[in-house]
Amino acid sequence: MSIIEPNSLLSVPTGQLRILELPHTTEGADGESVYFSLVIPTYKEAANITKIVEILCSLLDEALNRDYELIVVDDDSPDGTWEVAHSLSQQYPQLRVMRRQNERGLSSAVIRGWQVARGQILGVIDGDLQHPPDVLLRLLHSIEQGADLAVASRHLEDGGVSRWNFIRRFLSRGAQVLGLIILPGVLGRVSDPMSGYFLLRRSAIVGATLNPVGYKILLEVIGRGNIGQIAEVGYVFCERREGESKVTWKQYVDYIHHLILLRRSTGKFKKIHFPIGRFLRFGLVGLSGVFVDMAVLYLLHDPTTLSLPLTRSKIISGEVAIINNFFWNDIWTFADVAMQQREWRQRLKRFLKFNIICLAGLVLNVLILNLVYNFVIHNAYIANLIAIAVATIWNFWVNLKLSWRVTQVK
Ligand SMILES: Nc1nc2c(ncn2[C@@H]2O[C@H](COP(=O)(O)OP(=O)(O)OP(=O)(O)O)[C@@H](O)[C@H]2O)c(=O)[nH]1
Ligand SMILES: [Mg+2]
Repeated sequence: MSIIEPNSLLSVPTGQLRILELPHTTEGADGESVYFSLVIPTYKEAANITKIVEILCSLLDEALNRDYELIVVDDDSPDGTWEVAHSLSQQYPQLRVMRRQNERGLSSAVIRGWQVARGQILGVIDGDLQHPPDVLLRLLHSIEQGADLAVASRHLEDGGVSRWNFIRRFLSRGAQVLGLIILPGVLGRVSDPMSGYFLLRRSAIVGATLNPVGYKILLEVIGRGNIGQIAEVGYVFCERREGESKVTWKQYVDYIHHLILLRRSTGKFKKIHFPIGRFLRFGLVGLSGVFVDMAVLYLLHDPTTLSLPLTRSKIISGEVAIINNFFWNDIWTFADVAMQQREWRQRLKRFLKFNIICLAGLVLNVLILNLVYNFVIHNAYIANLIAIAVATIWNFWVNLKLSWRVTQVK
């Protein structure tokens, strides 16, 4: 399938996007197998490729004593990225280059790269230097410690995005929430399911036929692979210095299509880990919020007390209840998570997220109440109960995944 001489271009595999077992060879004897194969998908990255190859080779030469390979998979970029990469392969014998002319797309590029890979550990990193290369060693370490999948995450304490504007952050988070609703068993497993920087054991993906739709290959791996333990390492997504982004609106449409396809073929069967104990605590805290809300409303609105207008009183009592709920959830329901992030800045961030999610929950509550009342059961109290139940699950699940960020990660 692949061509072994380091200086020639790799031939492009055809057919299904399936990763196979490595043929049984005495490791290292014929120079074929390597410990680690890292794929760099590229499209119009001529300005970045030399630098990233140089950095990665110097890092991995030292860490792995050349027991690795870099596989650049370029989709025949008009700026000649593949040519630039190919011209480097004399200098860097660990580098292999594939030029694809009949297929396009980020996900399929990564899979085609893994198909020719000779390592037991597979990985992917962007070719535009937005993924800090030194994080690779921590990801490798996690795999060595027993993880099947190690994901570089922007949403852990030491992670982040450098200069994203509000719209990009909002779209990214919105996409994550949508995914949590459509495919909770897949997206709920990691804090950054949109990450394009991760490593996995070949054995975790062998035999699975992957789908090339979309930009988010990690979803495919978690959805269709046989992934047990997952590890995450925080990183800051750097700004692009050279070249241009390939992200367009089409990627958002493809993403939704991808979620639906995955849901149809795998989502139903993936077990969702639903933390009952936490949910009960969350429910009790919510109940305490009802009493707080009522008491404050009485103090503010009742003619025998302050007799303020109803709407103003309700806004204040609602917010006091949210503060009450946040407080108890932080020190009780999610105490284990909160203990690890105790700075005031971190608490404030959680509180703001909790507020926004609860507000969205309120909108959902009103929407469901109207839908059920008008189209299902013409009884306002039963409809309200159903709406409250749905909004409570929403509040719990989204807060669990975004505010206190409980994933299955060890
Ligand atoms: N082979 C191949 N690589 C691609 C394709 N689209 C993007 N890439 C590469 O995939 C990586 C990620 O693409 P970017 O456009 O940087 O996407 P991003 O990093 O999520 O977004 P930005 O922050 O806007 O750069 C880069 O190395 C791209 O060159 C494609 O269709 N084929
Ligand atoms: Mg990029």
